[in-house]
Amino acid sequence: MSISRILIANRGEIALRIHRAAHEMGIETVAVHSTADADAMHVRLADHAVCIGPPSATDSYLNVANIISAAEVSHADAIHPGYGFLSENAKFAEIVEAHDIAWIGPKPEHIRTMGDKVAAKRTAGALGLPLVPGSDGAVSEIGEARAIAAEIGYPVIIKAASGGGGRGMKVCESEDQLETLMQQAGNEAKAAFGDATVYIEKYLGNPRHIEFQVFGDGKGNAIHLGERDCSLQRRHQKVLEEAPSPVLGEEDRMRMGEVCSKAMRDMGYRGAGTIEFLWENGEFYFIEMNTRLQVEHPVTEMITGIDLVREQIRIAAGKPLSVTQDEVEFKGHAIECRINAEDPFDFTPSPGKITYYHAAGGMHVRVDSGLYAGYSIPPYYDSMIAKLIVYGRDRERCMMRLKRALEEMVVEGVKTSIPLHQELLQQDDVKSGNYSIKWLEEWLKTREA
Ligand code: MV4
Repeated sequence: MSISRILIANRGEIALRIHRAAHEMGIETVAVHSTADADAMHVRLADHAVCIGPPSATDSYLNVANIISAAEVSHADAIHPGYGFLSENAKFAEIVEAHDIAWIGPKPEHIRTMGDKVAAKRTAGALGLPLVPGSDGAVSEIGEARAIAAEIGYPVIIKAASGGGGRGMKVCESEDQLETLMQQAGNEAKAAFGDATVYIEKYLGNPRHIEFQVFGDGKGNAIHLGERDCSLQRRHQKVLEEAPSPVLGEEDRMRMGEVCSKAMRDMGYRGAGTIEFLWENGEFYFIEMNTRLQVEHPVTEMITGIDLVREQIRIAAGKPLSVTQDEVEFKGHAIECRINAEDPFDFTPSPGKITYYHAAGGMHVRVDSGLYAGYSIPPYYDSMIAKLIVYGRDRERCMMRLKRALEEMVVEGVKTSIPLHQELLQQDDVKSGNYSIKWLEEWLKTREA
């Protein structure tokens, strides 16, 4: 199963990221792009390029038939889906494999299981991951909901089985609201995902979001690459991520990491995965598993020195993981700032032409971006235009370097979130690592005043 040409079914910085790993392995790349992305950097750098449709993602980056056709005509022997778009579409993964094209991702059955949050939770529990107390599976009867909520205690949270990413959740403070909120959650889930199935959990009031990076070879071997703390979020969009988490000690990391990698060994997991937990008062609670490469993967690369995309490609080619757990060393600290083309105060998107661009540089500074002067950011897609990732031997040195790198970064012609990051880094709670998933939105409220 040798891979010599990879079709990258994505755009923007992640398409570039995958291209770079491929070229470093001597593998050719095929870019696919919408008509709006003809001038994008990933298209310029790739060895081959195929236009797969009009600007709308539904007709291009989500167009399965066009992507498979592009792989066939360009003789690609593998497809890397990146993140978002078709990356967690089990049906697409099956279609790719049915065409004898290597799928650079997890087994379709595992993508499907983890995409169903009820099945994911049941699987995680059976594999020994600690769960948030709650219903064992879907809840359809109000009587059952009352009994579970009474047992675990209020407040509870009602979640959509097909949800994820925070959509379709309702917090319920007391029994008199339960019936109404169950109804609402079910209706909204049906409208949004075509599936009214909901489940119930104990609501954690002030947790952190800590996720573990795992890798499996699909043959029963698996490792973990430590955790990332992604608690700084606005409307379920991560703003800044760091590794390691400021609240986790070496012992907790190794204990939880081992729980995660054992779970992946037992399920025969293949490829990259992220196991998401809420962390409160020193305890971990599984919430979801993502069966893809994540936006924030570079912070893990910085502290381990392991190229995650290279590992993904190796595994898809049937090769073993390049390191054993004992060979994984965690060193220093890394922080990633997501830079979006948006107003740093009201967050409205700001697409348009880049009139001037200068990327930050210097020791331990990495910029993952397809930006260049003269490029026009199209209005059709996600507003993230760059990731600034900085490494330091400890958290303090990392923060100092990040401050310096943000000063250097120049993006003109559109508004960006660079000023937001600069302000964020000056906050005492950010400096000390004292934040939960609620911190950013609370701070933004005080910032307006
Ligand atoms: C929760 C929770 C509190 N308690 N579950 C939001 C996204 C989805 N992945 C799960 N989410 C949450 N689940 C229980 N039992 C709070 C959230 C949550 C959240 C989680 C991670 C990062 C940011 C968040 C922002 C709001 C709510």
